[in-house]
Amino acid sequence: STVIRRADYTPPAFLIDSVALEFDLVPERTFVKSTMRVRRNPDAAPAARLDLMGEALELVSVAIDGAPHPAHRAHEHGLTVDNVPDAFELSIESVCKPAENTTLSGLYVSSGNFFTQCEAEGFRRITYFLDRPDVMSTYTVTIRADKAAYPVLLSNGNLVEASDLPDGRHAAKWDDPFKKPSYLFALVAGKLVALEERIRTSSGKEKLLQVWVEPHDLDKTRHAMDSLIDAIHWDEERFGLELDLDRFMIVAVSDFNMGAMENKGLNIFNTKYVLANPETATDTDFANIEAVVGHEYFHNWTGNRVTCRDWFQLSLKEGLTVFRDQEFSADMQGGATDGAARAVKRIEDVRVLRQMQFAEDAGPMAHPVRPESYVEINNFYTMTVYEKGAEVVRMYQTLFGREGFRRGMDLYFKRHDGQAVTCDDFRHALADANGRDLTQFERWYSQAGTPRIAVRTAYDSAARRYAVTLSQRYGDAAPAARETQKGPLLIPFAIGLIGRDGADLPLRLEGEPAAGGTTRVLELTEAEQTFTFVDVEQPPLPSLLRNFSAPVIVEYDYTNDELAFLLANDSDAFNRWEAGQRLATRELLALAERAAANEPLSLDDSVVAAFARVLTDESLSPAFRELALVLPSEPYLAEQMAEADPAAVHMARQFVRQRLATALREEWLAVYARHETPGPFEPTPQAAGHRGLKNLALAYLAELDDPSDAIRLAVAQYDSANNMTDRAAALSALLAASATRSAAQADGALDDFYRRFEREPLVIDKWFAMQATQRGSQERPIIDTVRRLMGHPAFTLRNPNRARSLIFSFCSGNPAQFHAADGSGYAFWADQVIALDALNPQVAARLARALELWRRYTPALRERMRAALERVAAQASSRDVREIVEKALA
Ligand code: HT7
Ligand code: ZN
Repeated sequence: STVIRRADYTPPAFLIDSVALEFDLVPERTFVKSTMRVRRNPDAAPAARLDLMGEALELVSVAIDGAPHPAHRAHEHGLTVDNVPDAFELSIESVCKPAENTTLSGLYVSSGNFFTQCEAEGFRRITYFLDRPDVMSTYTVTIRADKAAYPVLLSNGNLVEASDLPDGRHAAKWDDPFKKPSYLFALVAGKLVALEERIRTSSGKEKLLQVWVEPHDLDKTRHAMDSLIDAIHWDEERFGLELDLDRFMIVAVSDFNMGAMENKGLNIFNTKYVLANPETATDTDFANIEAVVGHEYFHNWTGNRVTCRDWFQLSLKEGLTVFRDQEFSADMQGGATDGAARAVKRIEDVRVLRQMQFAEDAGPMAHPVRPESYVEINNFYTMTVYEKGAEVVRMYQTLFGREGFRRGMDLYFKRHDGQAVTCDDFRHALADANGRDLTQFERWYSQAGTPRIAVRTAYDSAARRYAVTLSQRYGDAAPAARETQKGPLLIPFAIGLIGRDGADLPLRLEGEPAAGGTTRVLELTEAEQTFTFVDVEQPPLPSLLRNFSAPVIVEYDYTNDELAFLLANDSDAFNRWEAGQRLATRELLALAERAAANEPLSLDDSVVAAFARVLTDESLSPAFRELALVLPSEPYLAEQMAEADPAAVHMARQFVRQRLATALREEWLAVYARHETPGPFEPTPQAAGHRGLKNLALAYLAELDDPSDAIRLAVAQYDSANNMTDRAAALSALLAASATRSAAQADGALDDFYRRFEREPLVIDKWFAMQATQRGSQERPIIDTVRRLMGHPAFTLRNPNRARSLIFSFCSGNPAQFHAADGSGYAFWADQVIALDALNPQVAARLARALELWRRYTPALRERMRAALERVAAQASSRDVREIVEKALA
């Protein structure tokens, strides 16, 4: 397979200044005519011919300056045009086949409507083109289609003409005034309706906002619209960035490979990130919609106005835009200033990073934030590019403060508006705006793997000095990461010192004239460095890496008592949570080792007491308490073991859940009662916090040997729920309790749930997912349930959301069952990867990644995983899946 390397980048030999596209939409055969103004690129080496990319197209004709041009050749990857002048008009007619396009890349049909998805390389499946992000053009698009079947015709920019045609057809012409790369092109046609709003932006201009959906979904669009309006105002206030088009559209589609797509002025969304009302969507769904609507909107500046030179620079737009959406959500949670509320979002984000990105960094797909090579670019829309990339952007803000970061952003737009640029360009803007040399910081973009920072401390009571020594290294990185590691990083390391009474001590570093502040960002630049605090009255307890100031692992041997003290006292809410997680992780890993050795399990009372304090501390926000009381996940724990043993981890975690449920039964019941939210549903973060904590209490109560309280509460909650959060939590609790008892209630509730929501595909996805992730036992393996559900009339592999709800939920969300000792989970995985590969390689490759950490498991599991991987390697045909399994087996 062909490897594409960053080092091989060369500018395009030709530029395309403008494109006029004409579409005659027919599901089986859509005719496309493209007329382009092409010229040689003065900044590139001269080329003998023009090479355009094209895939799955039928070529009809090629003309230059209006005359047929026979000197051309269509081939598997595109079209070569010989004998071209320096500047010319190139017209190409071709045909694509949307109805048979199951890849969901290019132009395709979903529920009888037409949609496009062009990022990263889908435009070449629509017409022959220089389909690369550094070729930016203005587009006019004429769409012709049957008016009754496709009454709505949309594309990027502004509608400039609409007319009726003979034979029941009609046409619409769209004009996008902004230059854009082909990956931001979009077209939508079909039977859709819109929720509309008109708003004024900061300069006083009126804008039309639309959320387009199928008619029966119109009652689920309000939250997406409100999120869009909030995002528009937030970007004006925080970054001074205004919406630049007169019209901004969001369209929802149920068949979609990812979350959403930021096409200029015409964002296309997975229905999962648009549709919500209290009956169908959980609080998490509401929050995700706000985040994704924000994310795609923010791309309008970070991605669209300034785009990527090449796909190695993907994090330029994705890391930055994830950072922006994280900040937006944090501000929406708790306002710009409520530190504890903002910490809730920070904790959620760090949890994802540590569980998913750290794991990616430890395996065969490890790559730097700016990768050096790829086989299939779709495989590099990764946790590293997105989430670690966001952490890298966040570090600029941690180093320079919000104002310094804003100065850098302003300079970035001043320099690069309308350009396709690199991660280096972004770093230089941040450096120059703040008068800093950020040469060393470049390593965050070029080195893979998760740095470890070992911390040593020494208190000198006579001199009242406290020395903190930080040393950085990479751990036992995977070979893919090790190759990239060249030297120490610049690491912003936020620290506080806590006194005996639990209060922060004022901080003064050696050489500073006076003490100032209680959190200090140390800049670690060497392999090892000592920072000495002076005037330290008493031996302090260090609060390390506050607010998770860098994407690293901190090694420091706190005692259990110290962790309990931090959990109770740290002024940094993130580190309070972190202390609880460290305490739990340490206990759980010790228990997992015992479970693996078939030794009896026991949990120290002091650990129960530490959790009891959080559970009963009504001065803490419910959302924070919920997060603090959720134990580290099974995959995260397995990843910490020398050899991952999912069964042992599951036993240990279940043991602790049951211990906490039993020892604190009265407290859980009291919390359940106290945080019930009677009355009408409110979608606020506060109300969501109460629901979250109450439902966590219910989940713990379902763990009791005698779960009758949980069953009673869950049945009542299920029947009286006025929102999906409560109804789904009640059903989950019944499923959990059914592992011991209430199979009848659980089955009844499952049937009721299905019938109630039969017409709501996103809710049926939840129905599949809940069953795929439920706890099983030897007598009741969940793979049997999953196999049975594969035959359910509502199941289909063709819809990615549905495939994810059943197959991915089982393979990634139910580790104890998926990693069954008999290898049945792996055989199922292999069957599904192969079946999906024939339909949709992007989705198949995502599933393929479920086994990439196979070398980290116990020997028996490892061998079974290898066999499954080899079977997929032998049978998969797409470049997407081959890259994943070949890297895993290498
Ligand atoms: N920029 C988008 C990434 C994307 C994508 C979206 C849908 C389908 C296929 C896709 N390939 C890449 C989404 C985003 O990050 O905003
Ligand atoms: Zn994005």
